[in-house]
Amino acid sequence: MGQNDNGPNGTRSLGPRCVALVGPFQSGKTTLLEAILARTGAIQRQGTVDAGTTTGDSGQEARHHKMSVEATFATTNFMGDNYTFVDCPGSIEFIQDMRSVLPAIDAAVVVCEADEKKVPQLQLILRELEDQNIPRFVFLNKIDKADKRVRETIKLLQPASRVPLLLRQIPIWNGDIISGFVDLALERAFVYKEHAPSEIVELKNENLDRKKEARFKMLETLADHDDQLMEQLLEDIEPPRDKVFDDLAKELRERIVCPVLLGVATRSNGVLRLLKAIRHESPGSAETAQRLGAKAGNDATALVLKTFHTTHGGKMSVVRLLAGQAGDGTTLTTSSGDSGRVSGVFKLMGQHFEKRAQAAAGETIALGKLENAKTGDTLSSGKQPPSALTQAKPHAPVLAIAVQAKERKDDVKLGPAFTKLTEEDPSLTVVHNPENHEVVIWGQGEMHLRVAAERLADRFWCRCPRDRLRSDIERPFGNRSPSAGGTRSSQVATGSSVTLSWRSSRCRADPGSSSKTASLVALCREITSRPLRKESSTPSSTVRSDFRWSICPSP
Ligand SMILES: Nc1nc2c(ncn2[C@@H]2O[C@H](COP(=O)(O)OP(=O)(O)OP(=O)(O)O)[C@@H](O)[C@H]2O)c(=O)[nH]1
Ligand SMILES: [Mg+2]
Repeated sequence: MGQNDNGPNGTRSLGPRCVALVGPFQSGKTTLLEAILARTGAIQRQGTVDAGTTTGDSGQEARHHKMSVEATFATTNFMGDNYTFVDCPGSIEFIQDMRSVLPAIDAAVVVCEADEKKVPQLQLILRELEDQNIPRFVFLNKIDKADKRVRETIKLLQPASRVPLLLRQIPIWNGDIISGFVDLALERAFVYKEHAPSEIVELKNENLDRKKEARFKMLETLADHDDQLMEQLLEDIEPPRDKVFDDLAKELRERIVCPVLLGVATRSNGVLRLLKAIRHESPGSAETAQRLGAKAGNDATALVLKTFHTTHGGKMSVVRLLAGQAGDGTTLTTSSGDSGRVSGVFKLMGQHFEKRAQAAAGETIALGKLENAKTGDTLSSGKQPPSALTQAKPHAPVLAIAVQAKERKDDVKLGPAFTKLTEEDPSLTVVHNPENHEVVIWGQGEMHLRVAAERLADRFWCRCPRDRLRSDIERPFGNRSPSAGGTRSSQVATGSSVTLSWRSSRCRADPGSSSKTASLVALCREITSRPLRKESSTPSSTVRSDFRWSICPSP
């Protein structure tokens, strides 16, 4: 695919796209992926997270914990184009998978909800996207249980984004329930249908006035970067619809606005409009390759987004092909000069790998048996090793667990098991302590380690004694253990000032609290210039969350 991948009207990119679903914990990313796959016909019926029937959380550990614990890839077809969606885990302890995927995506859909407790995590994710120059949509999910007006929600979420959140749709209320929406660019009203496309309805009185006001606000924001549009607005001239769509696409691609669409992922409401927005407005792989500085040409250039070790297929490297073609037998070399031959090209659908023919630029596929390739590697079929396109390092771990083989005779299997485990998840580190012959796995928090331990036990026959859990989270707090409770102010590695608060009563009783503290420390590390500040204490009897924090305003 060449550099000019725009369609005839200049707004539509051709070719395969790769889009990540990211966002705060439990905001509905896996449910949205399921809705997208059902809507595009990739699956027959939309599964649910609660019933454990989704494509996204089909791994054993994800099913068990009812949360995503690794990135899931699913390729589908929408209106003749090929799209790979990546469902990223929301928990901060599993953020590494999202970070590995982001460089190669064309756009992100940030799934969020009207919940002020989740704004700090939303900010963290938006920062990653902003820093990597990735175009992003916000999908405001769960509007079926919205208790505030959408305009108030945008005000609540806006501080998390450096660029304006541009409301593209307004809801149609039926009493206290949202029954549909008005598309402000199309100027059409729709009524939601469960698991079916929304139906066009006539725009009436009150909604007509609300639409006019909200559309003007949307156009005003677009006009901040378009003088011609500004003149039209000042002279009361209605801009042509094509111009509005062109501006929406241009300003998304230039990352100067972040469009907001509404929906209910569980009922598949708002999904079709989201897909259409992605199709018409998001850039294609040529632009992504340019952003990364990948060379265009006949040689295959690919970025490894994730590594899996499958029971029957062996090692699988999920890659985004940024240039050239890759098929069975293609020799690919890493930046450090290690080469390997592709043995099988696969289409991805959650845990299912389907063999297929060679892949073209833009596609996201799994390549079999590239034994020397690691997540984050740049691969090339050229004669020279390629320059590395990304350099992201995993976050330093904060918590560790000692592990051992169930039986001594299995000790020899541990080495390969650890290699596979850390290849699948580079944010885990294995440390051998020769003094007491102990092997310790370091990770990002208690849930992260619990999942690592489950993987080892299920697949590699290891045992993780619970009483051996240890942590270095005391260090940022001086000599005092976080389990003693209270409030402390201290310096984390980055030098940012941090105040954490927790409830002493629950901390002693709740084994999850150390994990939350660890998550917070990890969160603090992420935000070097924006320290966290205690917001309020929460009474122990009413709220399950132990922590309250806020991100200080920019200096
Ligand atoms: N009411 C309502 N519930 C929803 C909606 N979307 C998702 N949920 C529920 O929210 C919960 C979390 O959904 P998931 O899809 O697992 O969220 P997630 O963002 O993938 O979660 P993590 O990957 O663990 O961060 C589940 O119980 C869903 O049924 C929605 O639109 N409305
Ligand atoms: Mg999920």
